Amino acid sequence: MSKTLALILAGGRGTRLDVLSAHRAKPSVPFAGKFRLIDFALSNCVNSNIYNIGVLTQYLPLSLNNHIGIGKPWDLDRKRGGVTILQPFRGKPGTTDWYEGTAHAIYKNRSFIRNQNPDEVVILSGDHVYAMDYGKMIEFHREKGADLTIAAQPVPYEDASRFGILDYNDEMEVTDFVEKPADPPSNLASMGIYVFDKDRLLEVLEKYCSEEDSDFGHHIIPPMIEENKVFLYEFDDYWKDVGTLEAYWQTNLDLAKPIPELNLYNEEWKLHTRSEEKPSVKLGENASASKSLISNGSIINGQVRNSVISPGVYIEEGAVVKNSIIFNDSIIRSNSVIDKCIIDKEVEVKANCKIGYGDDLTPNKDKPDLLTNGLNVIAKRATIPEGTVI
Ligand code: ADQ
Ligand code: ADP
Repeated sequence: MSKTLALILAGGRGTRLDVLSAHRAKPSVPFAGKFRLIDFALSNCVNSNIYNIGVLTQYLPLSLNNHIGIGKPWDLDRKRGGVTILQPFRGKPGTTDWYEGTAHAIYKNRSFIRNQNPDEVVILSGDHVYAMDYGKMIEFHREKGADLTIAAQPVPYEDASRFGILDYNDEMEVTDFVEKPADPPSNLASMGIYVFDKDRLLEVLEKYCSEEDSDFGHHIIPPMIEENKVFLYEFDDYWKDVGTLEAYWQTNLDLAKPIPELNLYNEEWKLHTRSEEKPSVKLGENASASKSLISNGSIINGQVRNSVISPGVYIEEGAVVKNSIIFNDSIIRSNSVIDKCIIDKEVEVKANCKIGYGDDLTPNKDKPDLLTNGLNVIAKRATIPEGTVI
């Protein structure tokens, strides 16, 4: 039995994914056709031989609970260890905009950590896209005799203020950490992936986390740099935090490239998921599809280009879907054109619609903070009337 416990943070507000996370927690947002975001963290765990996992939820955990169930698709339906969905935080009675910080969420589950009694606790986010062997990071953590090890990698400078930014010395010891600085001193970003010595974790939780909004970046890491051994583990493979709609859209479409940076077809590193049995993809007589991922149970009679299609989607003859992501069981009726859209589950776009057609950014004008990129997002179960032009 592995002496490591993984805790996956699968809650939080996730408001930047807008309507996609309006009725589901961000980690259960569909991804790459048949998967959900949390499949990456869960699959990385089992591929790293970590079979003892707690999932911390906060926000709308229903679809996440259904997805994970008893963990069978990940081989986590075990008598000992396996996957445990930890009770969500309810917030103060009568408040609607409460927010629980990441460290407080772990703090509340300290009896679970004590009961599991691991050597190390790995803390992960449920909404990152990557394939990573946590075993190597744990090995590094042990070699260094670290109290805390933080995985990091450079990110584009323009994104650096969305992350915790680190500095370190020749021994790889972290010397500086600043959470989401407005003016980032460098572009070396924390991936929000932590390996903690279990006893040290319990100690710092008691010390710094009694406030509901306590989080790792603000309340745990900075004092630990002063008082404990905090190391940096460099991870130089593909890793994306799909925190914004544009990053979400781009990361999906990247998978349709001829040689994507992330290989979903790697037999040595399988991405597991819960999925329904569906028949094969069916292409009609005048159908065409290129540079796309198309999932089982879909029927394509129109054209699909540079798109990601989830299971059970129906695209009628004459319809064109390009640069788009379409979730499960949506229907695009004949002669409609869908361009640069994210269409949630069970949407019906009636005939002769043009959505996201051309380069006009009009539909996003009222949401300049969320959408400034020409993306159109259609909410779950919406019906778009015949002939609509958006
Ligand atoms: P963010 O991801 O912006 O930055 P945060 O919003 O605290 O940080 O969330 C981290 C993860 O925990 C997310 O997956 C979120 O959904 C989840 N989460 C938040 N609150 C939760 C709660 N109460 N219960 C359960 N889950 C919760 C963090 C670090 C940065 C680092 C980036 C890398 O703070 O330093 O650079 O991750 O992506
Ligand atoms: P997602 O859109 O994330 O896939 P699911 O379809 O998995 O969400 O739904 C999560 C759970 O919520 C399922 O058990 C489903 O039956 C239930 N559910 C979804 N929508 C509704 C609804 N409008 N009313 C009642 N239950 C719902």
